[in-house]
Amino acid sequence: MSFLIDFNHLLITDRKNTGGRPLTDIITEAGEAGLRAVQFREKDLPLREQMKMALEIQKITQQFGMKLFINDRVDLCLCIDADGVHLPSTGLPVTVVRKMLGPKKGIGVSCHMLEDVLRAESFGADFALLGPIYDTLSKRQYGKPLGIDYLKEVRQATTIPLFAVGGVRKDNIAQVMQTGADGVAMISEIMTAENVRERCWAILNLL
Ligand code: TZP
Repeated sequence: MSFLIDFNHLLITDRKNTGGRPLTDIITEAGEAGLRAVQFREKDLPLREQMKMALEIQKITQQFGMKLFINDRVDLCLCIDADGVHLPSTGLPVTVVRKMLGPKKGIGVSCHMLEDVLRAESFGADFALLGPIYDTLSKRQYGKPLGIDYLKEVRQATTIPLFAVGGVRKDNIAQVMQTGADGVAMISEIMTAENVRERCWAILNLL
């Protein structure tokens, strides 16, 4: 049986973008609002610290029945028994990770073009993130965003659960969902929100 994608919103963490609030507070508010999935992405921290922080976050995700994915670190995913891993485009190949994690863990892949999504699909990833779709500060060094028309093209050419990422906000969610994408992934729209609970409610209402 394949991994169940029971979420259409993925909250990606960035502890440096919370205005000084602990990540655990942000995720608690997101869980209270009904968000269903979190990707732990604090890749600049030493692994031991990532583990400590991921375990704290896991207490919250389990309390709210949210799925927890670990960015890149398959070892950390296994060691804390997270729900799955999210592989950056430079990460280990999906086929190798599947052997390590087995069929019950989820595998997401970051994709930047159609070919990446087709590869993720054919190698048995459970979902793909495509982006950046819109302009976003953290990805400006990589050049122009892909754009909404490209997202639509990729959606039409693939069947894997597809999430839009990069500059996605409550104001452009409707446009994203019209492409047939399965959902969205966000950092700053939620991490920086003054009232995280209300922001999440507003977003969930649009999905
Ligand atoms: N992958 C592609 S764009 C991006 C990632 C992790 C950053 C998304 O951040 P934001 O603040 O939601 O634009």
